[in-house]
Amino acid sequence: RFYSSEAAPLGMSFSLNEEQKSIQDMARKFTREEIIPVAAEHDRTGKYPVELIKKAWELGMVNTHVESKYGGMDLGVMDSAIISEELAYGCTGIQTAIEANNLAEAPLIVAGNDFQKKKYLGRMTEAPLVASYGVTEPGAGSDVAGLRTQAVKKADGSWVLNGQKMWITNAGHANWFFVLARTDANANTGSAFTGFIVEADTPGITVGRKEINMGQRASDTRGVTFEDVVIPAENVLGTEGKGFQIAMNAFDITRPLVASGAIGLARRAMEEATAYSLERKTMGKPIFNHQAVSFMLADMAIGIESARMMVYRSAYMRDQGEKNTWHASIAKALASEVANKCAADAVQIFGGNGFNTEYPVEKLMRDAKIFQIYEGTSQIQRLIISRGLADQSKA
Ligand code: CS8
Ligand code: FAD
Repeated sequence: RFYSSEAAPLGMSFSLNEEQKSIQDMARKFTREEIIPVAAEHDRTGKYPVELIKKAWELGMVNTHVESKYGGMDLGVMDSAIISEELAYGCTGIQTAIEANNLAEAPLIVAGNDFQKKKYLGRMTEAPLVASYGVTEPGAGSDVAGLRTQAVKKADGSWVLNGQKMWITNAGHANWFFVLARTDANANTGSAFTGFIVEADTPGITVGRKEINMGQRASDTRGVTFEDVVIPAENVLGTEGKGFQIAMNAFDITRPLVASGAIGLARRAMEEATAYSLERKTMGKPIFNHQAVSFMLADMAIGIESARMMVYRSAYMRDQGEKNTWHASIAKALASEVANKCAADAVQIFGGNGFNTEYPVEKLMRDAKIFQIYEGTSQIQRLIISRGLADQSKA
C-alpha cells in the first residue's frame, strides 16, 4: 500500500498514495474542527468523548482494520497509522479511546473464525460501540505470563472465568472484552493461556471506577472483576492454549499505531513551540532567533521525522505479511521517547506560560508520559529488541 510498486520502480517510495493522502486530509480536518476545540474541556472534566467517537465512527476512522465483508474499511496498519497520528495531534486521550477499539479487535483479526468476526467485528461496524482488550492485572503488566485470571472448562464445553484485570481502556463503555486467561496451570507460557471474547453484560462482571490518571484524561481506564463468568465454547479465540501468542501478535498491529499516536503529540508540541517562539521576544528579538531555542525545535523535527519512518516501516511490514515484532518495538520505544522530549522542551520554550493550563503544552507533557508505559513499557520494548539481536547473532 505505502511503497506501491507503481510509485516505486526502484523498490522504495516515501510518498503516500492518493487514498492515503485523502484519509490524512479527512483525519486532519476532523481533528481541527472537532477534537481541538473540545480537547481542553475533556482533559479538565475527564468526560468520555462519546460524541466524538460517534462522529469519527461515521467517517470510518474507528475499527479501521475490519474487513469489508464484515462491514469495515479494510484498511492496513499503514493507513491506520496515518489516521492515529492526525487524531493524536488533537488529543491523545480521545485518540486512545478510539484506538483501543483497534486493540480489542486485533486478537479477532489475527485468530477469530468467520462466525466470531461476523458477530463481534460486524457489530462494531453497525453501531458506534467500543470494546476493550483485557490482559493486564493488578499483579502482572509487563510480565504477561504472570497473570492469574483463570478459566476452567466445563463438561459441556463452556468455560468459567475468575480473576481481575486492571488498567483496561474503555472498560466502562465496552460492549465486549478480549480476555486472556490461564487455562493450564502446569503448561509453559506458549501453551498455558487462552484468549476469550466476553460479552460485557455477562453476569459476574464488575467494572470498577474510572481511574484518575496524570494525562489522557478523556480516556476511560478501569479495573474489571470476573466472578464465575460463563463463556460459551464458541467464544474461544483460535486454538485453546495458544492465547499468549494471539495477545502478542495483536501488539504487532497496534504498537505501530501507539507509536504514531506519540508522533502526533510530538508534532503538536513542535508546531505550538515554533509558533510561540516566533512571537515571543526577549533581548530585542523573537526567542526563535536564540539558537538555544531554535536548536531545541530542530531536535524535535529530527526525532519526529525519524520516528515516523520507523512507524511506517513497521506498519508496512505488517501489511506485507512480514514479521514486524522487532521493528514495531523500535518504533514504539523511539516514538514514545521523542514525544516525551518534545513535550518537555515545548514547555521549556513556553517558559512560565508552558506550566499553565491556559496554554496547550502542559497537557501534552502530562499526556506524553503514558506512551512510555502502555502497550509495553520502554524497558519491555528494549527487552524485545535485545532478544532479537541475540537471535540474529545466533542465526
Ligand atoms: O510479556 C511480553 C510483553 O510484551 N509484555 C508487555 C505487555 C504489554 O505490552 N502489555 C500491554 C497491555 S495493552 C495496553 O497497554 C493498552 S494501552 C491502551 C490502548 C492504546 C491504544 C491502542 C514479553 C515480556 C515480551 C513476553 O515475554 P515472555 O514471557 O518471555 O514470553 P516469550 O517466551 O517471548 O513468548 C512466549 C510465547 O509467545 C510467543 N510470542 C511472543 N511474541 C509474539 C508475537 N507474535 C506471536 N507470538 C509471540 N509478537 C512466543 O513465540 C512463545 O510462543 P511458543 O509457541 O512457546 O514459541
Ligand atoms: P510493571 O510491569 O510492574 O513494571 C514496573 C516497572 O518495572 C516498569 O518501569 C517496567 O518497565 C519495569 N520492568 C518490569 N519488568 C521488567 C523487565 N523484565 N526488565 C526491565 N524492566 C522491567 N492493559 C491492558 O491489558 N489493556 C488496556 O487497555 C490497557 N490500557 C492502559 C491504559 C492506561 C492509562 C494505563 C496506565 C495502562 C494500561 N494498560 C492496559 C496496562 C499497561 O499495559 C501496563 O501498565 C504496562 O504494561 C506496565 O505494566 P505494570 O503497570 O504492571 O508495570
